[in-house]
Amino acid sequence: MRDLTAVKDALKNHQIELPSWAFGNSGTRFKVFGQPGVPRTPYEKASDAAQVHAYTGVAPSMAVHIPWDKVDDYEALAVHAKNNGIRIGTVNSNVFQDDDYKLGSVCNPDPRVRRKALAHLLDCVDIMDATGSRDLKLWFADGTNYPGQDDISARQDRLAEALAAVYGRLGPGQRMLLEYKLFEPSFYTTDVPDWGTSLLHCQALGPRAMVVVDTGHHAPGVNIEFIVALLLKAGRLGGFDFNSRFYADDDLMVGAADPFQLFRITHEVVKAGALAPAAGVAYMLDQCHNIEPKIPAQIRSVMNVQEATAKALLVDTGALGAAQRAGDVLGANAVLMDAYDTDVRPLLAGLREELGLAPDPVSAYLASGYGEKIISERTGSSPAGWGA
Ligand code: RM4
Ligand code: MN
Repeated sequence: MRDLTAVKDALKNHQIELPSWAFGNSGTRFKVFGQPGVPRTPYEKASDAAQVHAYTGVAPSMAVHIPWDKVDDYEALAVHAKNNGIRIGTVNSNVFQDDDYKLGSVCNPDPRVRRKALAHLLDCVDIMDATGSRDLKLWFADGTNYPGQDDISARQDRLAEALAAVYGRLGPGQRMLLEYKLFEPSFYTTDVPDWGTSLLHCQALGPRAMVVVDTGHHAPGVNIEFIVALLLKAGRLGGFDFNSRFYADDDLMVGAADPFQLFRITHEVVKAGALAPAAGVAYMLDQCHNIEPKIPAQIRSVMNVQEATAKALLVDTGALGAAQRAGDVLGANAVLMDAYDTDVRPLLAGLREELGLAPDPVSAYLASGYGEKIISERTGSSPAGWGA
């Protein structure tokens, strides 16, 4: 068992970033079920994100998605976030919702569309300058639906050219995180379908280009912790987009579908000494709450990540190493399972009390009246959503 004070210190320093889009309306291609009290502006999203931090103490930043979170004055948005006790985190680019991007963005066969997509990515770096954000997260919907539709290899060259232009524009201390996704919306080829493709591009670019692992972006049964271990070894794990999936990119609450997988992933991070913010692995949520209330769902998600991390910190690494070296298969597995089977909820409740927080963040939030307040206040203009 690890030293409990060290475990608590690690948990106090741990930081989880919230996605602005989790607070807006979202849905499937069948229906968006609007909820009352949903933010109408990025400012209101930041206010809601600040609530999650206020009750958990470990979620001090909110990622933005451009143009969903387009504002006239990004410095003012950063100041608003700061006044609410959080900061603006990763800037996510969006080159997938414009008619021009039907055949792709930076990989599009038409150079005019490629220039337009690149201009957007460069605008996102300007926004990072204004908000003081460290990371630009790139996810491309680019790909093809039919064999022969476009040249697979030429599309990779177009991608590399755009990535190099963005990389060259990054300021000191800024990073570029390249996300991969197996399929959807493209079904035959996707231009960045897997961690290998992302890593090859990052390695060609330089040390500030890193891979981001969205836990929902793999084929069923893929061993995600193996990918995480290899990326950590290569020094290229820029961060996570955490969420849960049962079938495809479901974007459900992290830890809901497979808490054991989340534990196995965090175990690799802890083992590599990469948990502290200084290690540069961004712990981000990328979720949508279509049918459940959004702020409590984000609180629950943060707690799920914390629980998995606490269990990973409790792994008796000395005993585990000894069992592994002795070839004690059952013993090694038992050490890991002991940590996973520990009920860490009392530890985390105690930790929150040390931080001056309520031991149960969800019930404290529900009792606060904030939910009722935003329902009565936020009337009269359109709620934020995917198209906004
Ligand atoms: C993508 C990917 C990106 C996210 C968008 C909304 O599938 O996960 O990270 O920004 O969805
Ligand atoms: Mn993602």
